Amino acid sequence: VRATVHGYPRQGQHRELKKAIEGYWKGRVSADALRSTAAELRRGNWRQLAEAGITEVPTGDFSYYDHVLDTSVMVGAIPARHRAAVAADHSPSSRLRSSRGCPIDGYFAMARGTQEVAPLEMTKWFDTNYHYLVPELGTDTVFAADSAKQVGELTEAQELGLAARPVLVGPVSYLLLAKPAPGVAAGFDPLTLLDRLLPVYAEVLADLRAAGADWAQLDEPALVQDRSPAVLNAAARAYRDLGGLTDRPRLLIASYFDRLGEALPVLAKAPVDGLALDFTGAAAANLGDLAAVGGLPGKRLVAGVVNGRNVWINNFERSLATLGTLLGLADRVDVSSSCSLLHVPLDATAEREIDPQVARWLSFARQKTTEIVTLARGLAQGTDSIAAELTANRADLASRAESALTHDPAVRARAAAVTDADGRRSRPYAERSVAQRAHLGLPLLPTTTIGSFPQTAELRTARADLRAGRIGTAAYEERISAEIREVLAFQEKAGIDVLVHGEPERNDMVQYFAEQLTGYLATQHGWVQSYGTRYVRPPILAGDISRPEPMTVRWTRYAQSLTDRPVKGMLTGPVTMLAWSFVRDDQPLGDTARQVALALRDEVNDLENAGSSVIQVDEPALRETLPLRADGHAEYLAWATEAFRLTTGGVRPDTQIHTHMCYAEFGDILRAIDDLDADVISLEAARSHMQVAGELATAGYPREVGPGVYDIHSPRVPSVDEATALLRKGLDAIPAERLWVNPDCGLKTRGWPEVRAALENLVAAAREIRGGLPGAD
Ligand code: THG
Ligand code: ZN
Repeated sequence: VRATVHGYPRQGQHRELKKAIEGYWKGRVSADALRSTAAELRRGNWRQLAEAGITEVPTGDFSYYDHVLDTSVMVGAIPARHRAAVAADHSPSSRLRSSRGCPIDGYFAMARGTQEVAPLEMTKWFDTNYHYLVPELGTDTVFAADSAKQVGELTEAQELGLAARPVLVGPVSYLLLAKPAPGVAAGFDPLTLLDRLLPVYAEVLADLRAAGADWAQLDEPALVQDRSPAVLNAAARAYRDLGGLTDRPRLLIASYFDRLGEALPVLAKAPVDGLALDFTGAAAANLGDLAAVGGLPGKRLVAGVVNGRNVWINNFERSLATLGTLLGLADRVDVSSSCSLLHVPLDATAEREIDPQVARWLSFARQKTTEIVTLARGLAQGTDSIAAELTANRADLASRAESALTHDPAVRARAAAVTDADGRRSRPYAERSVAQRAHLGLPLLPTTTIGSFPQTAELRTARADLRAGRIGTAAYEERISAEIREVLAFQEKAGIDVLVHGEPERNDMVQYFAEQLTGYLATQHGWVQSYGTRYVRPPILAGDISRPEPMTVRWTRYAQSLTDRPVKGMLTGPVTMLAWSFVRDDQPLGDTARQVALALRDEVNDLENAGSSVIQVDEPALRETLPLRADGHAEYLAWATEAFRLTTGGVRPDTQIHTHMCYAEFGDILRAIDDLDADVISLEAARSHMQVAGELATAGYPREVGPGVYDIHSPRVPSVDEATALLRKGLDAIPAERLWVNPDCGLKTRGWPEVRAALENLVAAAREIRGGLPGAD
């Protein structure tokens, strides 16, 4: 029985990789220094894995930016606009390459763009918070094998004397993750390139074999989603071809994040040597599916029993039971994580500020590695060989199950007493809108912003100074008040109708609330890669959630005291709080969402009582948390919309509830957006030229909409004419009584000069259109 993992965090305990890469970009770190930092991090990880008892280490999972981009380089899929950057080798040391054919500066040009060319598009890796760079393919794509990175990293691990298994993105998932290149017909299906791509994979596999690879892992997570017979046929063809090669390592096809479903019989029948399956969470259904196809006779099964997506200790008894069942279903069973450990922080023992009674429930990448080794030993040598570990594991699990933190009777009683009426506004929108119009006295096409104003360097410094004790609370709060006064004064002068306080006191829209809610844990070092060199420290939903005291009322009330116009209260919604945190695995997600919703409901009601007539509850993550398979959508959308309505359902009819969503693909959740019953929704729309407004109108959306007319992801300032043209387009879909004027998203990443100019233009555009409307005064 071997113990292995699918992949390991790349950044290092102190994010050394981030610092080296960003230093290289700034010219402060040499190419040689970056290369040796990266190699040292890889060696450090492998040594650590081997010392923990991992008997087969993954290679090729390291990346200077993203493993899907690495795959594009490996198969030679360099977009036309980046070829010049890749060909011109500007790097100070030509030895620093992401691979043989790709100097590192060309690689970074694809990832980040340059003055002249746009980068590859970035999007979420399945339902994780990792973002990958989307391959751009077309009919004229010419693939060419470049196995240098894969072979190089394999050789490095072998030089340490370790059994190593190269990990590659599989060809079917690679094509399913791609999109048509610019200029290629939108209907182009990248999967039609499979026959051209397979010979390139064959060449890479031959190179790996020649370098001494015994096994190679091809990741096919895209096959855990609902897939058509055409895709399943493509997968069958791919693995018949690759399996049929003679000059190759043994092939392990890996799936994770959900059950393989219809793809399981396809891969079980393919002439490959092993499958890796996820046996955690919803993917536990793999166990029954595997038995139903008669197991994997003659094949290796790599059992992902240690969850690579959460931060909780494993349940050894349950995992051993699963592993025991699997022994009867395959030739050989090995133990692994459910997916790459990239998605969890590195080391729970670094969290010195977490109560030791709670820290014992936590398992980050390092601890998960040890769990895998223990389970492999238990499987190979019997449970007696891990008696001490089993006893400790039982005690840790019991302490979690019995803890007052995970079982707050008051929180549970309140959640159990929730009724449908709690999640319903007391009056339908048609009546509310009349009451709100009278109460707020807003003009047609009211102007507002999404909430945040520029987070200046001074604000970040003030926060760091407070944390380090260089300034006191009073000085920090004076800094925040001054910023709020400035933000309010600007908005009044610019003529904005519904104001915001600008959120200068918030570090992050999830962390700020997590720090104030009981039941949530924050980490000091729990960094997880979000994209490239950017990391987040997701807070941990560890226990029952309650709100000891109001979280936002004070600064909101202060802002409202400075103006006669309405100031919007700003909150992060319950679904986004869950999506950007580590969630509990000891109760359904819907239960956790309901607890968070009840805490936020109290905040909403307190804001109303403190004089807020407009309250925004942001849900940018509503779409991105949608389950991977359609059969999970209804249940998810039911608890997600319930949580939002519970948060907002307790206010008076004349209090206006806003929500905001960032990303543009709303097609499959239009019904759910309607079910939120928010009075006003603001959406990203500037880039898609108001297409979203049209979609909502077509779907019969009955309430107020603010399709963004200022693309805040770009430093460009929209002119009055541009904003006016976008608003006219909006008016084609949405009547003037229900149209709002606002930017696409929060302004925290932009600079003050652009924000000033853009918002003044937005107000001018709104006024111009108002003047031309019938009944305008
Ligand atoms: N907040 C939280 N999660 C998120 C987002 C968020 N997940 C999705 C999306 N937004 C991710 N986007 C980013 C954008 C910027 C950064 C990380 C993720 C970033 N991080 C800093 C870095 O790596 O240097 C560290 C920030 C810090 O010090 O906390 O720039 O908005 N919760
Ligand atoms: Zn947004």
